[in-house]
Amino acid sequence: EDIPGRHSYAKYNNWEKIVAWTEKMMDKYPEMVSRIKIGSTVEDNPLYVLKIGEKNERRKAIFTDCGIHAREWVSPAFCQWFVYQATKTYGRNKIMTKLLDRMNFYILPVFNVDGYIWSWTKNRMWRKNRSKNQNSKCIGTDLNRNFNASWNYNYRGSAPESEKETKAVTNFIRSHLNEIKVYITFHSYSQMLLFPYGYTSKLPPNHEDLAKVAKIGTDVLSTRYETRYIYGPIESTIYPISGSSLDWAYDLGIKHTFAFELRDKGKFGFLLPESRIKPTCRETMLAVKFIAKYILKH
Ligand code: ING
Ligand code: ZN
Repeated sequence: EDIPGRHSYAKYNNWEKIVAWTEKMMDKYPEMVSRIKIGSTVEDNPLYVLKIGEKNERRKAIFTDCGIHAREWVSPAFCQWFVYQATKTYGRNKIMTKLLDRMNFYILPVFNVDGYIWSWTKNRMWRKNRSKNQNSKCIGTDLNRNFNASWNYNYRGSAPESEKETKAVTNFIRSHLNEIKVYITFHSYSQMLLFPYGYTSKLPPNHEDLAKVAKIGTDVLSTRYETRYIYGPIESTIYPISGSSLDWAYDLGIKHTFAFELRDKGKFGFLLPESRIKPTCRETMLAVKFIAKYILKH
């Protein structure tokens, strides 16, 4: 599996390899995996969502995005891992089989494609997308400040959903709103499991339920390698922010929305060594499967 120059789940893969990988997954699992082009980026790269599950059926679904911030490389690695594990263990693992028999997953492996490419080729620490700002030499909008959720923050863009990437994702989610019951977005780093709100200290109506899912989710995550996560509302757990995808999805009506801040807690930060990719993915998978199972039951 780990051949130099090839796609590998134990390595960080560049955009080109990720695109080739999406094709490989469709070829290998034509019954289970399909690819939807939901839009394109400022630099005209395609935005691909992989749909995992029953192709022609509308049923409960979970929407997941990775790589909204360019430098958080372990996040796209997790989305790839998720697709790999879902396809590989369907029919073998009891829980995965049950999940995929009853729900679909929409996986956006790289949200901020242009930024991701920039982080690979020009500036490893790049975070934003690559759009031009009027009357400014600064490049880029922070896509996680560009959503219509009390929109008003640094690097937010010229208007809510001003960015092509944001627009593609919001259009897709809005048009699948009757299916999508859970929204999960993956960042790094800090080891946190966050839920709404970021733009206010008010707690959402189902706070108790979100906190319960997050508590059990982080407990389950820690069973594998004893990795410690904290959980709570964005505003009090990490910092107040507005315009995030998480708050937007929640206010749109998706009552279970979560953001993972994956490993680590700062030792390597965004430069998490490749040796940590698989452990990070394995433990995170436990939490995601728990959340999915919980949603099926409730
Ligand atoms: N952290 C996130 C950020 O956008 C976050 C934290 C996640 C806020 C989800 C709101 C919603 O600032 C990183 N590391 O990007
Ligand atoms: Zn981030």
